[in-house]
Amino acid sequence: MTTPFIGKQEYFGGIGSIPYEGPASDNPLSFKYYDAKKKIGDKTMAEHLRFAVCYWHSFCNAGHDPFGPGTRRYPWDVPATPMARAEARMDAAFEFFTKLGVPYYCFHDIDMAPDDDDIATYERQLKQLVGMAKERQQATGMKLLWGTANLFAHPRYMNGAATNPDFAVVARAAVQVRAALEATVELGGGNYVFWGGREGYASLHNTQMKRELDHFARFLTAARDYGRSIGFKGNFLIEPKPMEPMNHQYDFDSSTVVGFLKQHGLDKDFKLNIEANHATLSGHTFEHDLQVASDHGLLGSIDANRGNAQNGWDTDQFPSDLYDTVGAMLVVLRQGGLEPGGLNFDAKVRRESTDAEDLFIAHIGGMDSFARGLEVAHALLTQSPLEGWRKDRYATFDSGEGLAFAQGKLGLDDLRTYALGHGEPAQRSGKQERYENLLNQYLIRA
Ligand code: XLS
Ligand code: NI
Ligand code: NI
Repeated sequence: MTTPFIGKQEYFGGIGSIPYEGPASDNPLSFKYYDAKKKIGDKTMAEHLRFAVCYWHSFCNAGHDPFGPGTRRYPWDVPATPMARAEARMDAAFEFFTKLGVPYYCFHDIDMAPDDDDIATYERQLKQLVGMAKERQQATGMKLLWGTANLFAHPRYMNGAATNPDFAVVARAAVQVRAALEATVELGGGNYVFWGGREGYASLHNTQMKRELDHFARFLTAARDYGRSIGFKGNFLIEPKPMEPMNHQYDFDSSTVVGFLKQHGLDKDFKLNIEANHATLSGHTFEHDLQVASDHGLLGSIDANRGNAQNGWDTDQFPSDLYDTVGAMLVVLRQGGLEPGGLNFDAKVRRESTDAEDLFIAHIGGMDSFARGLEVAHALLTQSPLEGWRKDRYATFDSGEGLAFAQGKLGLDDLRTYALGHGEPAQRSGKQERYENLLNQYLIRA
């Protein structure tokens, strides 16, 4: 099976469009659960899941770690000039997106175009590559889920970007955000992401935290205003992460970011992009941070990946844990979907995974894991007693004095009167195991 590729050369030769073959297939290059057109409730799997591939891990990162260089030799890194390499990388990326069959992608400004200290050169190069991406999008039907600016790699950002103690660095960061916003608008992106990579501190001894946070809010407000002025109608998203690279990062977790957005009047334009491995780094579960964001009406999008239980850093592995994907999809389905957000694989193949097909296999696994998570979550919500059990647990607040309390109508005197009239509350089991068994039962059911 072959698929036409649209670039100058084919980068993933021998691999065609990835087919759906169902759970009985042992072909590693086929989907077992992700069947794009299959209806789950009133939407197709593709419409529910809104998968995106990220540019950085998949086409820029060749597998380097703190102890050694990359292990993968990318054919798109061969051309002699940075611009020629960027064009080759784009050809490879769009070939991969279309063969895999995802509808969306995500990028940082300097994943797509070469960086340059000269502002005019940086802006010109990015515009040129964005023009090429626009043509590729038109030719393939691919869409942009979100764009962002890389404000953490260049040494000038070592003390932060928007929260840098030096105004000159803050202004230089604005150059990139402005350009990346323009690129996102030009490419029709539904969202624009801020991951505050170095927005935090290494030591409180040299840091005026309140001042930095006020500057951060000013910077985000200016970005919001600029985005709206050039016609950006989508969501701005903050991606929480508690640490790494900084000791302490300001966008610590969902709760922290929700409070910050509300404090600064940004919660109408900004939502959250929750990454699984960041949630676990902050001492929560993935599901917890999703639920907190969703409860505030601020769950905008998801960076799908997973950590490793044995180490405490952001290993960005492809999602494969079905408990995680069921948990995530329960939150997503209960809030009625993610649109205009989606599920972006902010994940990288392991340094030891060096074949070109490994990138396909990794994404197929992530997509199948979420497709299965979607099916199971949908079945739990529509066929199982789950929602009924949860509702019954709170039934005392549905009528009478419980309802009056929930509506703010009862004071402590009223509560005491109620308690006096009702004696010692009867013991009511939390029945956690019953819920866990139900989840397993639906997960195993074919
Ligand atoms: C890094 C972040 C990053 C953002 C985009 O930990 O996950 O990849 O998603 O800047
Ligand atoms: Ni991450
Ligand atoms: Ni991320």
